[in-house]
Amino acid sequence: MSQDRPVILIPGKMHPRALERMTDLFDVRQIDGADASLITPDLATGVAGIATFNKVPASLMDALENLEIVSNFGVGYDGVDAGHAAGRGIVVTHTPDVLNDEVADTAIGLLINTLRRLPAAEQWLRDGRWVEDGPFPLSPLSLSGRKVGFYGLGRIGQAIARRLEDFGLEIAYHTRSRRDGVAYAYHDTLLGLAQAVDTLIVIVPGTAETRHTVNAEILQALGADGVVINVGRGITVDETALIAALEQGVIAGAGLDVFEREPHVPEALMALPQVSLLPHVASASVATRNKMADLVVDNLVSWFKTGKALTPVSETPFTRPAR
Ligand code: A2R
Repeated sequence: MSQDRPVILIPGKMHPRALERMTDLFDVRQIDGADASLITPDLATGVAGIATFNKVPASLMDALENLEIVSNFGVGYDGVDAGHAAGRGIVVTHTPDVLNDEVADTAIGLLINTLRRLPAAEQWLRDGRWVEDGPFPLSPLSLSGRKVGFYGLGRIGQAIARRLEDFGLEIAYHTRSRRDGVAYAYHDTLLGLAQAVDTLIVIVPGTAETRHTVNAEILQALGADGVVINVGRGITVDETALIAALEQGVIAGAGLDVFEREPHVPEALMALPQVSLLPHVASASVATRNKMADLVVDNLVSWFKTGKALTPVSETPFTRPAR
């Protein structure tokens, strides 16, 4: 192991720009996946940092006795055991803010695609059906006049809400604590929010607390014109309950960028015309992913140079002990 350059472990894939920058700056070691059984004795003592696409279990951290920092690619870090890292004094970083606009823009696109069935309309044209069969069927739903409820109103939720203000829509939200300086109607329960709106935008983190909270009861409360848009994490929505609600007309539609078992999407969802599906692409432009890649590397650089991470997660607000 190099004496002067910190050893950074990459378990699995990494963004090419992040990999190139890290290779210039650090002693980079790659293994096939986030699997503690792949840790050799020299890695076990030598690794000081990990760069990851959101997968670092406690077992991998515990196989690395001198691990100081886990730099996660993405704002969501549900695949990194941050609670365990906190207990061991390991800092976890993520990539907030640099993706807000991209995810918000995609959420608006997904919302309109869902309501107006634009992907199916384009397919109709490409299949020659405009010529053969005439106009595409009118969309049963429209954005106009909708009451939009945000489940989560953090950095990304607020960026989506700001965009929707210009559409002239009523906006409300549910979070655990009311936000200062926000004029939207606040609901202290998700059920209360669902009863008050017909469009639910899900943009909370995937945690034990949010898991399956968008369930049959919430969908029922949204009502027959109800539409669910999920750009947060798949596990927040009970996919089985969602499919049943869509099949039975309990709600009218759904737009999903995230799923419970990615990359696997239930056939039953794919069979439904009132659903718009994306393969987790909300932040996936070259420009935005480059900014996220830079923040992954800049967190590592800052940690080893100044002793402070740029964007640590709330569970691990640590500075680097003097050595
Ligand atoms: O609950 P609060 O007051 O901490 O508000 C946060 C809300 N939130 C929740 N709301 C209700 N029940 C919960 N159990 C719960 N847990 C969190 O979600 C806050 O309004 C929002 C999260 O905002 P940020 O931390 O600023 O995250 P950001 O950057 O908007 O990204 C959200 C998620 C990521 O975690 C990824 O999973 C995905 O979007 O890309």
